[in-house]
Amino acid sequence: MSVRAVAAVDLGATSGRVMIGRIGDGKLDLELVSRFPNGPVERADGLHWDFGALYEHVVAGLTEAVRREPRIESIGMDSWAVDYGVLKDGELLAEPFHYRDERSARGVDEVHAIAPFSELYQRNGLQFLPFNTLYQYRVDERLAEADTALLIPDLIAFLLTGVAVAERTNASTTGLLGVESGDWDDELADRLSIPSRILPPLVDPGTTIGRLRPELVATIGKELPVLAVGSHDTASAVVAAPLSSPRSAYISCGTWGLVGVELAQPVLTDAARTANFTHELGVDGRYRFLHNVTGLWLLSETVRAWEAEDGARIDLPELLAAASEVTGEVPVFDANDSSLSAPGDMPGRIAALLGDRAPSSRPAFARSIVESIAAAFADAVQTAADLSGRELDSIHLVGGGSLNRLLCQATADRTGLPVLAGPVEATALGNVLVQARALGAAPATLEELRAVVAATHAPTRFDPR
Ligand code: LFR
Repeated sequence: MSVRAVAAVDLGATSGRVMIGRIGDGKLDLELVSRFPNGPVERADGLHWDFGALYEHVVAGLTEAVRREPRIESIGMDSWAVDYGVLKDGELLAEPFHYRDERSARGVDEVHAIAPFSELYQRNGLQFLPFNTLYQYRVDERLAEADTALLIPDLIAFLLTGVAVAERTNASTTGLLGVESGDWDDELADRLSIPSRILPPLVDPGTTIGRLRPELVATIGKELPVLAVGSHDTASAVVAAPLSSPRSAYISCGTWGLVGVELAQPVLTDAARTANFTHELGVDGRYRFLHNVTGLWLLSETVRAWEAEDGARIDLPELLAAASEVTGEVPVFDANDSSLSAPGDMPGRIAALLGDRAPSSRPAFARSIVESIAAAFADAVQTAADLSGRELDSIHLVGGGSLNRLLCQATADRTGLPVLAGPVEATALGNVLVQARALGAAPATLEELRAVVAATHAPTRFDPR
């Protein structure tokens, strides 16, 4: 079997990257082509994404990828969920808002006055997150003039190809997709005065969205198709989480920690709703039954504040090494406390939660953050087991957090389960695998795709102590 290559664009909330994925001859690997920072930017009307810069990075990264690897056969895109751009006649009307912008709070009140959360849960199966797209749409005045709204990966695919679609896994995070039908819930949209004309045709991962526009063929250097992948980053990450059995839970840990299990059928019970467990649609019609835990956001925002205070960069591995030397108990706070979701003075807000228990040294403070994230992971793992009726025997922790040994060990200790850490780039690997499968270069089932990951990316094991 010869080696086949694809380009994967993976945009996270704190950084984006373009990768070359190669598969064949028993190998699956990634080559990092470019990596660029991302994050909320404050504008006069609230928090946004610097979408113009992101798009430029994407095109530059793809250009460099094709230069390095002329065998690239396709492009796939994934990003964080829920956020979108609105378009009219193919033109973006405004810079996309960031999901941490506070404007959606009003949307929550308005939506729930029309369709209470209990009803929404039966319809869309989503946990309550104040930024779910339907709340954002409800208060978005630009929708009145728009003819379509596209989630971030779909928006980039549109700019690359001229074809507007909604990839289904990410569309499920809007709150406007029927949890069982997997189709747009036009009736709900209508009740919420969200014009259904803005909801594009749905496509599944593996579909060809379109081909690069001629101008971009000239820039990027090759005439390539853009394929839909699990364009919600978490959907791609779970494709490449080498779950060996239904008794494995996963934690996809980056800015967020997404903690749960994969299901074939939804669990739309009162208990699941009360525990705020979501059903996001996965690749191949699976459900990601999970809960959002505030993940490394707590650490990255804390470091950002300290760096601003010092006027100097902080070396994260060094800080974590010092944190692991801390002996004795550190206090734990509720990582999911809503006061921690907006950008800003994170150390101050965490200290406010801890009161006089707040550690005074930075290593102890960082340790407290890591332990608090692990404690929230342990809670969510237990709840996932209880609600799904599964006895869990292992946790696959994938994504950036898998490099954080302190976090992996704390998660093993607090759950009493072995943590199998890695791959760190699960999201990009899932993106690559779904493209490769569509090209006939990877096996057909999710289980077989995960076996490829397991065979090529040995995890690091952390046993509970
Ligand atoms: C992770 C993620 C989560 C989603 C959050 C906001 O990057 O996609 O799954 O809840 O970001 O979009």
